[in-house]
Amino acid sequence: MTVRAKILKALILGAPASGKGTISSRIVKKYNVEHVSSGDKLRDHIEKQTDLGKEVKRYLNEGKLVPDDVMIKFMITELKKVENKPWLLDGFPRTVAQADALWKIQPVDVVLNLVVPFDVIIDRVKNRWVHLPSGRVYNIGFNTPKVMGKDDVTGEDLIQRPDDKPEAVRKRLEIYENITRPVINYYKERGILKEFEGKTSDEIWPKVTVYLDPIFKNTQ
Ligand code: G5P
Ligand code: MG
Repeated sequence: MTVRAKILKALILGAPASGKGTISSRIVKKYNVEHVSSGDKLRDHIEKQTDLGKEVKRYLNEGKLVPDDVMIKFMITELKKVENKPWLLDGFPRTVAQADALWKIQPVDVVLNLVVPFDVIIDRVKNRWVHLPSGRVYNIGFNTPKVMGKDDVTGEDLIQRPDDKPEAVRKRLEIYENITRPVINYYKERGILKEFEGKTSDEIWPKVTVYLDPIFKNTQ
């Protein structure tokens, strides 16, 4: 494939807990791109109790989407900060309105979609632990922290996300089916979507590198 710009702009899509954060951190390490995760950024605002954090907290806790107008304004500002760098966007866009807004300011080159069965996902969230300041994520039995409840790098406390409670996970999966799935078609129609299927991130990762290696070679 040919890539429009020298500075690669990529997206990663997938259901809640499909492994977007996990695969993103491997992409960041291998290809040296900026990881822009809408969820991590919102959680950071909540943690710091900023005005935005106070405004969005209840949406995240209940597993509901933050309204489009708030989200679009926020992410456009965040993307401006990294406009001269290659980036990988994770968690945004999640509605067709968000996808349209993004396309107007920055058409993207590559869209990766992770396809993981829902029963696998429901199992995973029960065991997820996160380090909020860095967004590092662990899963007991998959990438277990060296010391239970502590971040490997800083030794700080890990937490379980409020939206990983069963009722919030159900809500997130329902929203994904009804509202976010059309975003996949949005990029399919533009011919830039690539799907990666698997039950584990280790199964998906080699397929991602086979796809991305030549793309990154062409942009460097
Ligand atoms: P987020 O933060 O974008 P989600 O729900 O899309 O949240 P999430 O939960 O962050 O996605 P992920 O990044 O896809 O999941 O997955 P992950 O964290 O890498 O992996 C999940 C778990 O499985 C981890 O514990 C990981 O270690 C483990 N794992 C990975 N691979 C494997 C494996 O192979 N095996 C096993 N056993 N484990 C594995 O959005 C959160 C909220 O923010 C708001 C919304 O309220 C949203 O609900 N928000 C937005 N609202 C509106 N518009 C937007 N654009 C928004 N963006 C965020
Ligand atoms: Mg994530």
